[in-house]
Amino acid sequence: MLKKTVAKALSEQVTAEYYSAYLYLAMSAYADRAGFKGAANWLYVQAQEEMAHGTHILQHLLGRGAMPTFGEIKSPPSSFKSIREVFEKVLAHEQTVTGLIDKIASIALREGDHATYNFIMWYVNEQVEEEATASEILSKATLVGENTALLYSIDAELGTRVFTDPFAATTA
Ligand code: OFO
Repeated sequence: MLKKTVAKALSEQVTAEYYSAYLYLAMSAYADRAGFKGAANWLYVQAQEEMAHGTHILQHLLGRGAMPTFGEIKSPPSSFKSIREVFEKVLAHEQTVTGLIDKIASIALREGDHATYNFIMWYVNEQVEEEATASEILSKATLVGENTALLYSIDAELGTRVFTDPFAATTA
């Protein structure tokens, strides 16, 4: 049985993951309307990943006999100045999420909940990757600046991203 503090932190993370999905959907819609179909695709896949994260954490709560609490998902920003600004915000958002995940790891350790600590370590590693990817895209977008041709070449690259369920093997 999960301790209340751990269950609360995990429930809040479910909400945070679904907020992430909602935020990336809003960014994807902006990119689509701005004509950056590749970025729109990348952000849409990102939203799908976040929903998979939220569901995965929810399953951990249920698997450990806890009833999740469902928090309110706030409305995300949906207007941006540029694609570069979108990726600035993606990176900043992922850095915030890293802080939330680290907090869960600390709570789990403090409560002696090694199963949750072990579970959340997947997310600790995932966040390193999430930040690195966002940072790489942002660097490229910064380098090309206003050069439309180069911006569209980055966009084409972002268009190749395909969603693969990170938990397909464990949730099947
Ligand atoms: Fe759930 O990984 Fe991004 O936020």
